[in-house]
Amino acid sequence: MKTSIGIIGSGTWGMALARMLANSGNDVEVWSAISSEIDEMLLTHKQRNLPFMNIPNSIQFTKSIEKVCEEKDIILFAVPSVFVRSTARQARSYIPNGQIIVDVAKGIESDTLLTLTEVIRSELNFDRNHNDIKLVALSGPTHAEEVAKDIPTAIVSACEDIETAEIVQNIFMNTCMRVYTNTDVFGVELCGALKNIIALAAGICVGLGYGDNTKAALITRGLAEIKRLGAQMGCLEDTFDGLAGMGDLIVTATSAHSRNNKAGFFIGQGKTAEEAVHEIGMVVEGINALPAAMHLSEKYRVEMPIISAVNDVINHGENPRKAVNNLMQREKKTELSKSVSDIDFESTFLTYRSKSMKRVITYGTFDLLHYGHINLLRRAKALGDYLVVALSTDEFNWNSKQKKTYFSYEQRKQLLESIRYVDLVIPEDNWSQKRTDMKEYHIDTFVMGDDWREKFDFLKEEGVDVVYLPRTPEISSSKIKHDLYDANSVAESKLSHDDLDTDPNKI
Ligand code: C2G
Repeated sequence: MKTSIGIIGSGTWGMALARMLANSGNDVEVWSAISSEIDEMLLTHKQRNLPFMNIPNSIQFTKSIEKVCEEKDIILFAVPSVFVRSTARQARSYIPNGQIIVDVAKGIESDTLLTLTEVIRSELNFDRNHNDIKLVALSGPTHAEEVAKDIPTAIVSACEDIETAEIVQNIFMNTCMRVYTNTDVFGVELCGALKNIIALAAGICVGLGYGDNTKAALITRGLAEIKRLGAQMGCLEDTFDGLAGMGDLIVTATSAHSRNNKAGFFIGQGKTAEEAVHEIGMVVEGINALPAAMHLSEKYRVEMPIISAVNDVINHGENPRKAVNNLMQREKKTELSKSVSDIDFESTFLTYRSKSMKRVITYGTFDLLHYGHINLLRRAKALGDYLVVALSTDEFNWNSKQKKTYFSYEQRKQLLESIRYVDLVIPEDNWSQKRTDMKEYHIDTFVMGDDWREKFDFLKEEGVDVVYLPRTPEISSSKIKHDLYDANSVAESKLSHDDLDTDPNKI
């Protein structure tokens, strides 16, 4: 079935995909913001950075962004990350509601922390006429230079709506390109953005004259950092072990094609970031991704030592060799992210976890953790595959609930994280965060004990199921405190009475 595809951006990746899609029999039209690029390709049938690749005659070119968006089955955004917002704004009035848009640029916007599909959505929806745009992130270990030579490649088509991900899978799949689907768009885009920074680190090490051991250590521990952040942000673990995570990290950190790797090499050799970018003459997305990565690391309180070290070298003039030494001298760590007892549970859970996971959230103080809480958490988890617990912070408890907890937030968090039903604990620091949490953590079901019945029905407007589960009647944190207090008072009065009976001096 012939598909009409509009490609916005005529860089190496845009043109390598244009060629592949045209050769698969699709109608392909390409637009560039730089009209001289269009003129050059019309004349030479070459993309300047892919001199060995012939541009198929069937590919149409246009200098009108309106025309490239007109009556297309798919619109492909293939512009550098820093131009995605302005390009989406420029294209907005020509893109119909309900359009499938595929983004292949990788990065996170430094000031908003939005991924690029979120940037496109926010720009298109600005006029409130684009609330049904279907956004797909297409990402993986895919050097344009190799795709341009039909070298066998694999990639991920990620969309919250699995049917849309499959439509894109069918269009981009061919004998040289194998496409997998994923619903964890945010996780795929987070990988795509942050792996470029690890590739910079790998290039710096090569520039310093270090070897494959160092590179392998960086790739392994770099993925662990990205995975830690992703888990805290509610992403799927499969995503990080998959093509968009591990796959793309390997290809970007080890390949001579990688601009991030090359830029890192020049920096390891003593050039500044500016000099390195100038030397390469093309966008180095890893450098653009640093501010957002540091912001996310701080916002989600996730330690990311390699990314921080790259940031010190590139943005704070740290000596690369010293930065590597500091990383090597850090305090000793274990590789295990969970206690051994959880490993069995994790592997069992991951084996049976369905791909389109249902994500559940619940909120509470969970002080003096008791079986009533466990009953709630167990039943909440049974409603899905992934349970997020929003735990009331000490300040929120005191200022908004007038509750003084026995255990601190960190202690209550540690207890919850040791429960096998709980996958992620996030802070609840205000009453009104629930709506945004539903979006940010891609929640399908909101759960609370039925003492809250009807109080959170408004969350149905966010497209989530709202479920109130019967409380476990006879137990509560306050009851525990009262009973202990009463028991203590009885013991004290008994003790003083016993004293009177047995101590002759007291008679
Ligand atoms: N719960 C239960 N049975 C009990 C005690 C508690 O099912 N015997 C449930 C509560 O209904 C709640 C969860 O366990 O869903 C946590 O209870 P609390 O720690 O008391 O939470 P609460 O103070 O109700 O805070 O924004 C919502 C608030 O944070 C809820």
